[in-house]
Amino acid sequence: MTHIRPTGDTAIKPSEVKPKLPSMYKVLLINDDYTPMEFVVETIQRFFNKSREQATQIMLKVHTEGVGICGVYPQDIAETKMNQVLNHARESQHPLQCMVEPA
Ligand code: TYC
Repeated sequence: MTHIRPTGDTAIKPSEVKPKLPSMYKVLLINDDYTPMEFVVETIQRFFNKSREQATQIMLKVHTEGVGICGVYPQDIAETKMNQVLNHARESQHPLQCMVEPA
């Protein structure tokens, strides 16, 4: 709905003015019994820009707890990273699974 001000310009509701922050999504890795630890560490380093130490911590968390967060991004970036991980794993014939969920 719009309102006409005395000056003749068109009013804009606060909800139309306030810039929306993009909703954020977690990229999760899922544990399995077959993907080598070294492959998981290299994958996290490559696609999530982590140091070897950070990547190793994330991999060990996934290995011991079943799931872990590689990063939090706007939806399109999160989905791109998930697909990069899945394609890389598939090309290397590892069953590594990756998913995205709202943060
Ligand atoms: N559990 C695997 C192993 O023992 C390592 C692994 C870690 C696999 C994280 C997947 O997302 C994963 N080789």
